[in-house]
Amino acid sequence: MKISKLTVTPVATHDQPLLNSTGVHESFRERTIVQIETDDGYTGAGETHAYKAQEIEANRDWIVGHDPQQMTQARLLWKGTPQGWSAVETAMLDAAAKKAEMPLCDYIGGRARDSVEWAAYLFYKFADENGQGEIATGAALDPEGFVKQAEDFVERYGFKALKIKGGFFEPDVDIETFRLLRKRFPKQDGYEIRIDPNAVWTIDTSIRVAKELEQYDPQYLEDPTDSIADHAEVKKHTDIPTASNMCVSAFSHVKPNAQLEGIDVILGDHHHWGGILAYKETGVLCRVMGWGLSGHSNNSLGISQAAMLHSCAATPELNYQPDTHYPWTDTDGDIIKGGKLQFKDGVMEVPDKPGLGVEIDEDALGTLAEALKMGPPSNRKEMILDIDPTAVPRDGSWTGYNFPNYAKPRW
Ligand code: GKR
Ligand code: MG
Repeated sequence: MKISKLTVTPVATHDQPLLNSTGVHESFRERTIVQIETDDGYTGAGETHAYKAQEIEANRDWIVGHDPQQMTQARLLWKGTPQGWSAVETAMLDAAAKKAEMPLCDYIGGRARDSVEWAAYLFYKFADENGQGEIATGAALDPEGFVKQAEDFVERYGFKALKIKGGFFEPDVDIETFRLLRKRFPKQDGYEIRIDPNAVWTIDTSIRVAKELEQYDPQYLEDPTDSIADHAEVKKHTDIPTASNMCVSAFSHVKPNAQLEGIDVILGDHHHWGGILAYKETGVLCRVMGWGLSGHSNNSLGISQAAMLHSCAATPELNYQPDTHYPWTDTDGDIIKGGKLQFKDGVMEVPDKPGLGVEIDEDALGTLAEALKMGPPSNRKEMILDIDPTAVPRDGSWTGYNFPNYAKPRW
């Protein structure tokens, strides 16, 4: 089995005006899609963040001709970022698992579960300019609006874990949102609530917020503040577990976290940590260290969502509901055949088919590749300035959605 063809396609997909600590999501979110074909007739697909096409192309020479079953060698040959590798690895595992006639999670050693339970990823947001989207296309600009959005997500998808993306408004607004959400979704009814302001609170603010939230029994505090050491300070004052996808987001962060004990729950992510096999390895580290394991998410299409599904199904240590942005992907905005993957009762089933279990719809892929050429058609910066004329870009840009530099605490 040898890879005979490699195709890398940058695409853009519509995104709603979701608010986070650095601004607003632009109207289009870019992704990079990898496709391979093998000389014995199998195909494989992978997906990752924007701007990874060039580094994947730079590996073309060894990828074409490589046996996708030889994954250890492929990991050694890769030159580039973990994010770029994750798409190539996913495509190789997809093709190799198809040849083995096994679902991907079984091909890499077997599943710990047949389905995965996810968390609702809830945002303050503006209304989408064109009312476009699968869910919650209207505004949610205060705690009441946020609870309404949560109700929509729970009613439509059945999520039991709810994540507040905080850090856009001042901390007292996030506290009020948490209070109202907990009132509406009580712990005794099986609901978990977590909050993530993407490290914009100081140590003192994080402690103050933690003290206020203790009465509402948060599942965890995700990246309230800026570093492993700062989380260790916060932990001296509260028993709420800390979680992170910012200060512990790579294998090189494991040792400092073991030394400083700042983060209790790791949000693994096959894109950031370097592939589906790396997600499993993160699980082993969490088991050894006694840390919890959850899942991080960025906007994704069906290939990444399926890769996350198999990663989570194959990792026994997963013990918190992983995040998923997937509901924010438009109903007709995905690139997989047969429509979007579905949640039921907060859960997504592992597809029964060999490989990832999803196939690329070439027409839909072409449409999103064309959309990229149009460039971002919105000016959502104006929306922010409308509600906060004093707003300034944190990192010198208004891209807002992918944290080129993590923001420093401001509250
Ligand atoms: O999509 O705005 C967002 C999120 O805030 C994302 O950019 C983060 O990477 O989901 C992420 C997180 O949990 O920090
Ligand atoms: Mg986070």
